[in-house]
Amino acid sequence: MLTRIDHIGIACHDLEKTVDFYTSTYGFEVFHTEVNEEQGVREAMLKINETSDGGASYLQLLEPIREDSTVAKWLAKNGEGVHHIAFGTADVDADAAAIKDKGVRVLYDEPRIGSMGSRITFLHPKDCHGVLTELVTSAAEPSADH
Ligand code: CMX
Ligand code: CO
Repeated sequence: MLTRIDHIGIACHDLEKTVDFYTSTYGFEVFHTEVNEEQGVREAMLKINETSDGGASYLQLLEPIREDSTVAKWLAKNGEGVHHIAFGTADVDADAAAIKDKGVRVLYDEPRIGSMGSRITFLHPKDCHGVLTELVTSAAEPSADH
């Protein structure tokens, strides 16, 4: 069951400048940063609020680290902006399988590793009314790295 908005993924050209905008304009704080080589991004997670399912909602700011990454390709075509939304679930495997049964393309056969050790998969935007949609199961207890 999908129980929260886990994050909104925002693609940017310059992670430091974009983090600076979100921290200085809104007062949000960087909760975590990491490089995800497989996804071809470096990212900052800004925690917005905790959620009733025991998780939290974040902004995920994404800068590509390779020209051939999906985010670099998207930025070249669209410029900066909202790249995807992510719903949180306690069981990404079960939810992905159930959604696949409804005829939506699930991009990975098995969930991969996302932010803070989470397990993630994606639904094809063309099957989701134009929205690239991620499903996330958090690692047991994500903790701030500062
Ligand atoms: N949102 C909405 N539509 C999108 C999209 C997005 N983020 N990315 C691509 N599309 C659309 C394109 O506009 C295009 O539509 P048209 O044919 O009408 O022009 C179509 O989908 C195909 O796009 P493409 O540019 O040819 O891109 P690809 O098919 O090569 O890749 C996708 C699209 C979704 C398969 C790829 O982006 C993907 O695998 N995404 C999942 C992984 C990912 O995004 N990782 C980065 C984030 C990591 C994280 O969140 O942790
Ligand atoms: Co994401």
